[in-house]
Amino acid sequence: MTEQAPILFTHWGAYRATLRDGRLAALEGLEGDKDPSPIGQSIPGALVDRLRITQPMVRQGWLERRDRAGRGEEAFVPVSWEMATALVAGELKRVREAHGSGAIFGGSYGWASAGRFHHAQSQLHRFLNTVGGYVASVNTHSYAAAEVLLPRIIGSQDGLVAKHTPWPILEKHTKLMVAFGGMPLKNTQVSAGGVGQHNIAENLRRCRDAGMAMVNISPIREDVPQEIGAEWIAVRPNTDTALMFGLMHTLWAEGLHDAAFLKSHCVGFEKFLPYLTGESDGRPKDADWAAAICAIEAETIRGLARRMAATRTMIAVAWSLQRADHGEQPLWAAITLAAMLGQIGLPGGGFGFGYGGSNRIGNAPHPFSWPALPQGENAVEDYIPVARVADMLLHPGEEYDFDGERRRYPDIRLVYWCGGNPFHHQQDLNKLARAWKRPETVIVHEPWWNAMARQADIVLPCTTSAERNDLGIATGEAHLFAMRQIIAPVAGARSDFDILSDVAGAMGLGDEFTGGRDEMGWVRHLYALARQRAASHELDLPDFEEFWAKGHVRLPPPVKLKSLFEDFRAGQPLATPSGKIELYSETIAGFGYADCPGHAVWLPPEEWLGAEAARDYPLHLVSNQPHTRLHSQYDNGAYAQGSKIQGREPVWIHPEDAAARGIENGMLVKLVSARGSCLAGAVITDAVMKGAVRLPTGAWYDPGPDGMDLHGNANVLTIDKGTSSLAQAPIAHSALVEVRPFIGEVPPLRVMSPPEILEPRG
Ligand SMILES: Nc1nc2c(c(=O)[nH]1)N[C@H]1C(S)=C(S)[C@@H](COP(=O)(O)OP(=O)(O)OC[C@H]3O[C@@H](n4cnc5c(=O)[nH]c(N)nc54)[C@H](O)[C@@H]3O)O[C@H]1N2
Ligand SMILES: Nc1nc2c(c(=O)[nH]1)N[C@H]1C(S)=C(S)[C@@H](COP(=O)(O)OP(=O)(O)OC[C@H]3O[C@@H](n4cnc5c(=O)[nH]c(N)nc54)[C@H](O)[C@@H]3O)O[C@H]1N2
Ligand SMILES: [Mo]
Repeated sequence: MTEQAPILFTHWGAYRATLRDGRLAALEGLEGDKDPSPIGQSIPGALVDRLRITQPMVRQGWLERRDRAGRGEEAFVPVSWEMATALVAGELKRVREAHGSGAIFGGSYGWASAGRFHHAQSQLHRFLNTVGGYVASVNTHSYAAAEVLLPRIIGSQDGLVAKHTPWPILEKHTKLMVAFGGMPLKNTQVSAGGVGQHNIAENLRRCRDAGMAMVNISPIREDVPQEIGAEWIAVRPNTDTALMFGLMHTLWAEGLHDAAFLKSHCVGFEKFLPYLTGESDGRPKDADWAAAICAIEAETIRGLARRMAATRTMIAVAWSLQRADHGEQPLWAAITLAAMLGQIGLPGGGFGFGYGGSNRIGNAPHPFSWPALPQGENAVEDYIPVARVADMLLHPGEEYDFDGERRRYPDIRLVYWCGGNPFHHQQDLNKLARAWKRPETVIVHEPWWNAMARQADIVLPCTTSAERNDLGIATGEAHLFAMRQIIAPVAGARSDFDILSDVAGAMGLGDEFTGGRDEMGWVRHLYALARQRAASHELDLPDFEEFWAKGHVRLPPPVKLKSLFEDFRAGQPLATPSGKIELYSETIAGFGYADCPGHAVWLPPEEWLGAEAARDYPLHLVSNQPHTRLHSQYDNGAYAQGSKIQGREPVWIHPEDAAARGIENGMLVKLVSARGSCLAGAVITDAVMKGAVRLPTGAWYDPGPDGMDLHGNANVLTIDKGTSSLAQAPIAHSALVEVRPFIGEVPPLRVMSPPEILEPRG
């Protein structure tokens, strides 16, 4: 028997690896995966490219005089692992003794790589907990507004990250899917923690074949795949809440709402109604009112409301809608709309957030959780909302509101980041770059010389999944992978675990950190826990040796499928104060926030096409997720690079907007906002609505001498502000820009070559 080729398991799928002379030569989608992601094509080349960091590096100015000002701009000095380990241990000890562990920021938000053991953030948190604790961050960039709002109004995060009405029920019962933000297949390439088999394209086809009609409410036509034949309603970005009010008003005015459901399963409709009718502020939120805000015909809105009331309707809302100023509102409005339709808890009706945001959503998971690396206890209680990192660094000691609390930013002296890239994910990168010069020391583990590594004082080169052993679990699919090491670590790279084990050792806490296990010890241990949990639900996983040799195993899917809130409809209360859906929340009203009152409202975003600022910046920037990579990951790979225009990120612009500006296809253009500017390559297409442009996130940040990003990183343009005092969530999708042809000598890209490296020391 010939041995099966090893499997590389990633956030965007599982691949069979072909090896040649000890190098990874090619990757092919795992057998059974009907829709493997092309992002895998980027891996073989990028694994060994010249951007890999070859040994520990220390920024020159920091090494010589503990300078902060040169951060992000200076050359690096290669040092030995012994010296790097001693420097990191020494800095942690110094800062802790001088300022306490509350001066160490270890939030370290980010996706890193798939794998239950080598999960970079868990490794760092376990390490920092072992050596005294750290200031954490709470919630995600993905759906922070929802994470705070939903528990208050529906008692949990059900319908956001789990318990969505599964696809087979949608296929059987849903007649109309109204998708705010669409259901773009580009995003379902991915699932946090990894994908075994991609199935969303197939699920959508099955729904279509079963007679489900789909409406794509989005600035971008491609947000539902063409073959599904969805009706496209181009909505002005960030105005969905107004549109939902127009739908609700029509239901109310025409008596199409479900008064019985509003009474039996909701509280507060009577407090919301005067706002909807205009009784409270003189402005009825009817279809005509909404039409003027959303730039959609009032008759289209009325027609859609009637269709929704006439049939089994699923209201799908993309996570993107809440990644915008006042992002709490489209969620609350969608729930209020679904409550008025009265189909919540019925098969195929109600609402769901994030179908199409990940391959996982709508795949019914087994009713148990899978094991993860234990992180221990954090002795520091302080934390920040995830997107407030620049504010924290710029304003130590200052007060801010968050979810009913008045909190104070800590005074951070040391930042430790492992497996995330704030120079990708944070809005307003010029502001972040200023904030980043504040701490005394920045330590980063990275495989590549991306923007993040360049912004560090001490850079420790780490391995990727191909270079180590791990356990992979596609949780929603109950698909387990033996992530066997495929190639030797590239150059001097080491795993996050090995790096942190040595630092913990240097601090006298090596055994506490490792728990007495090595890599394979942990992998076996986590697998044993997974096997136990499966067994307690009468599901058999093979013993470790068999699993490891086989490469992957998949448990049968759960038999019993449930619609979201089926039990609630049948009488089980929600974990809200009233036990019901809170269309009005006394708790939130009690916080007294003008930017998030007690029921859903339309609050214009800081920037949108109806804002004053649109006179100078007349185009709404949609910086959505890239189809060519995962965030910033593998932007250096062949697949992402193949999509660039003159080396820059492509920006979509409508033909009329392009013509009005003298922009031609393939031309270099300059995007400008009130925060910053960047270059990009123009793609003229009517797949984006007039008035909006689409520049996907993730081009590696490459600030030129005058601050203009040379590569097309959308986050130099976006706004760094919280959604509201309630959630303080990021607002990536609320930004206005102007776009012009770029005239003049084209500055060369720098970020795709390593920074200046000096002679080794130590
Ligand atoms: N404008 C705009 N901005 C956005 C968004 C948007 O829609 N628009 N979306 C937001 C969202 S939803 C998210 S989730 C964030 C994503 O933001 P991030 O998750 O921070 O982005 P990634 O590029 O995935 O960063 C992961 C980093 O980990 C590194 N890495 C990979 N494997 C390992 C490992 O094993 N160990 C270590 N130490 N490092 C590793 C990678 O090289 C990479 O630099 O971005 C947010 N930013
Ligand atoms: N290939 C790939 N897939 C990914 C990721 C990736 O980086 N690459 N990232 C993953 C992560 S971390 C997450 S959180 C999910 C994110 O999933 P989403 O939040 O759904 O992702 P986005 O691509 O930001 O947005 C989806 C669509 O919403 C539309 N949209 C933007 N603003 C508005 C608006 O105001 N109104 C309406 N109606 N539509 C709007 C955009 O046209 C966009 O294409 O994707 C995941 N999937
Ligand atoms: Mo995300």
